[in-house]
Amino acid sequence: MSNRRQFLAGAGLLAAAGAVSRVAMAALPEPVIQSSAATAAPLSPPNGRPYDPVVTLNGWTAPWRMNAGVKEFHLVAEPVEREIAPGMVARLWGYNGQSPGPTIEVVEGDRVRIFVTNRLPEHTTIHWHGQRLPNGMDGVGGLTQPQIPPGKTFVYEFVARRPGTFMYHPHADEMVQMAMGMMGFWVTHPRAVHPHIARVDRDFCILLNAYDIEPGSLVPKVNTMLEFNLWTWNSRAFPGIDSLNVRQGDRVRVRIGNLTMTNHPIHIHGHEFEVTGTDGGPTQPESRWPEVTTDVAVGQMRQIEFIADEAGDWAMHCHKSHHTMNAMGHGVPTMVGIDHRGLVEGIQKLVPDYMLMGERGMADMGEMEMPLPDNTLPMMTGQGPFGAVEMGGMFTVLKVRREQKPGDFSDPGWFRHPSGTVAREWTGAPLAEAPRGRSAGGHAMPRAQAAPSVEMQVRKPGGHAGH
Ligand SMILES: [Cu+2]
Repeated sequence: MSNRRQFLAGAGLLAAAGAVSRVAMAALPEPVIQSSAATAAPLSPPNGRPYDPVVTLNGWTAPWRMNAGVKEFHLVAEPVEREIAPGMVARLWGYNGQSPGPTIEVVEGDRVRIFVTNRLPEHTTIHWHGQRLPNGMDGVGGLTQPQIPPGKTFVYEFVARRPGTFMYHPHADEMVQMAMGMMGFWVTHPRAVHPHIARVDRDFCILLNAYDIEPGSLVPKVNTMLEFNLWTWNSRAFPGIDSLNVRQGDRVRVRIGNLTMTNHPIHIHGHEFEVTGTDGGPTQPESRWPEVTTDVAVGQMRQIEFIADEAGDWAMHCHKSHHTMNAMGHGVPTMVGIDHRGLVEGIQKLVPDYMLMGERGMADMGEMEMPLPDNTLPMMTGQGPFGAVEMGGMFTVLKVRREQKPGDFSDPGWFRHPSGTVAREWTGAPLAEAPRGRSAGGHAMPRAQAAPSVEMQVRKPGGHAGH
């Protein structure tokens, strides 16, 4: 449920009345709280300079109040509940009811005033990652400002000087506060036609984040440094990440920011894209090259753009395969290729719930109805039109459709493949035994003479010697 609609309706009424009282403008803008994890429709700017709004997957854009030419936002740092995917809710810290916080969209040259109220049990700040601003607005607790104590409201004010993709996050007890989900996206749109910034038909925002939440629990472990077990986009894990729904032929931009503690090679199927912007702004067109995977390092932003000209349901995911999995047991030994016949029954006499994992690979996990603790997600899951998708974490689908209407971001359902265009079983003559090479491998620096054979004596535990 959102009270954004009421806010906008209220703003409309006030605008219609022609004036907002001086008293009201002297007061803090009412914070707008969002509790849903649904993808909000793009927020067309009701005032100020026009721009083409972005869509934050499973997120939303913060409305603002225009006060004497200044765009005023109100962020509330507070504990929130976030549905990571259907079946799992996490108790995080975030802004205005959600993690990540709302996306902030402004226009190059806008004067922006952001009120930040701290409803956390400890102090905080907000750092406006990547922005040009007066040093005292940079949000580094202790260095450029006093920390914002619990219960207090601070004001940040600066001009959004350059267009691009930015992020915001605390620079106060950073490891804990970011592990708890405190972060958000910021987009500064160009004020006029910009030689290096194309107009696009769809503009998506994805903030990469990660959590370490024990299966069955609600709160992230805040001392985890690298071994996170939930890899998320906008604090959502597959199958909870909405698809990117576009019209065939659209020019599509995806803005990606990384506030996890490792890099993510982001890969899109079926299309080549170019990196048209980085942390530092739009890239020079002569510097761009086509690729299908781009690595987004820690603390970086990347804008990728492509023409979505191939109809279909195209996978889009992080290419680290353990980042397309949900929480799993890391202590599981590799069992691929081991013959366990007879073993399981024996173990089950001692441990009735014993289950063998991974004898033929782990694909079985995608379909298995395994008993899980409450409030966790299967390691590999998702049901596609052809069966189990066996994914988790940082995975979603780019849905390119000829019949998708301009400006329609709704899910068109599964792709209907033209007949004869789906990989299928071969039903002709079976394969004859293929000849196999028997030669040994090559050697860049061979020994001058053959190594002498060595006789080894192995002592087994228990003292019985053998050869
Ligand atoms: Cu990754």
